[in-house]
Amino acid sequence: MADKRASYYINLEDKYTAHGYHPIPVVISRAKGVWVWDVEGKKYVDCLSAYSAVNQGHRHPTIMKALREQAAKLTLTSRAFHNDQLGAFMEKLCQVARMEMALPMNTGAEAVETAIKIARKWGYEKKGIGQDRAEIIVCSDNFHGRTTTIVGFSTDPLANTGFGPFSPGFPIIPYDDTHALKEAITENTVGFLVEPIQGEAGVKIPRDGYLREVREICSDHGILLILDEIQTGLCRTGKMFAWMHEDAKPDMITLGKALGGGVVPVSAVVSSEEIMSVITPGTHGSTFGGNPLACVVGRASLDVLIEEKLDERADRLGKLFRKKLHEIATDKVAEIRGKGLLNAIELKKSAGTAREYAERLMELGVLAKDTHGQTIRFAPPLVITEKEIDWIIKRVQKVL
Ligand code: PXG
Repeated sequence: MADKRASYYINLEDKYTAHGYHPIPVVISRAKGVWVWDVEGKKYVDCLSAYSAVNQGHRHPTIMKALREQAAKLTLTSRAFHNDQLGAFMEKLCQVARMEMALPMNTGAEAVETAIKIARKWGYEKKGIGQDRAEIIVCSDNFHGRTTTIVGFSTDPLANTGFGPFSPGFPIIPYDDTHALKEAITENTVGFLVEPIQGEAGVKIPRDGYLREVREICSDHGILLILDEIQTGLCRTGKMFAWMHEDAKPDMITLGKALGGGVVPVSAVVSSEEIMSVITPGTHGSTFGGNPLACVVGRASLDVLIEEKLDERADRLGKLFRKKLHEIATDKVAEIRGKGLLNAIELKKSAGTAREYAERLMELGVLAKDTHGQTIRFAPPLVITEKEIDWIIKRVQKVL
């Protein structure tokens, strides 16, 4: 198999796999740290990190060791029984998130669905909102996942056209607009669900102070601030969580992606005991959520982030990366933006599409993904070195 060419795998995948994606034409078969190798043995630096799920780098030794050791003992019990790993993982997660209780799930979308259920039930039980009236305010250009409830409040026609009817109760306001938030709050509002930076919208960063103001508004009106940190959390933006840039601690946080260390799907909702207490036996769950394999991987993933100080590293190297991007002499770039190692180059319309640039970068050994026509995202694993950043910059300079 290994001696087959990329076109063989692409054609095979194309024939038997639903066409929900338009991947960059590279077929990866091996990875280590920030590097991946294709089936023909060519090496690339990964500048996407599986949309920030590989913050710790591919196959981090600490995470792989935890995986191997646990796989040799116990992998799945379901929550019908206790297992000896769940408590320790949830304890660690609560400590890191400075919260009191967590609920383990698998994928990011499941964590968001879980947060929606908890917020609604909290609204009915603690705020006395009338039956089936609960509203959760969301933002335009949001990305929270692919379930029918979630795509129902997406403003991207590609994400939701053809998938209705949708769940009511999600008023949509513009992002980065605190006036609109105040206006949208009614007696039925239970929470505001928002991304600290809109990753999928093309790394849209709100103005300084936005999150802090949002925090104040939610507190003043007695509604829950629910931050989706599935992409921004776990050191990606230069802090353990993006809310820490403005000390805007949420009431509930959704996590996923790098919580599984790029190895297995691990997600969670983390919150206070008061809020989490609305979940009682039978009201929510998941067969694989909280499985012992996921728990040890999740705990090791957090350990790596902390021990290797990947928050500081992302902050420092992100600044360096943007500085070097700015130094490239080119008339093709409209904007360079980012926080930590979540970065984007916005190309001028006259320069051509981001897809063309992503494909040329691929040929030079840099895997970055285009989005929304003109944007290329750069989000390498946080274990990247300065030398490897130079390696990327040289190639970006070439294609620009
Ligand atoms: N919230 C945010 C902020 C995300 O970026 C999710 C929730 C959903 O996570 P799951 O694990 O359910 O995918 C994301 C995911 C894709 C895709 O292929 C998803 C994301 C980024 C790029 C592509 O659907 N982000």
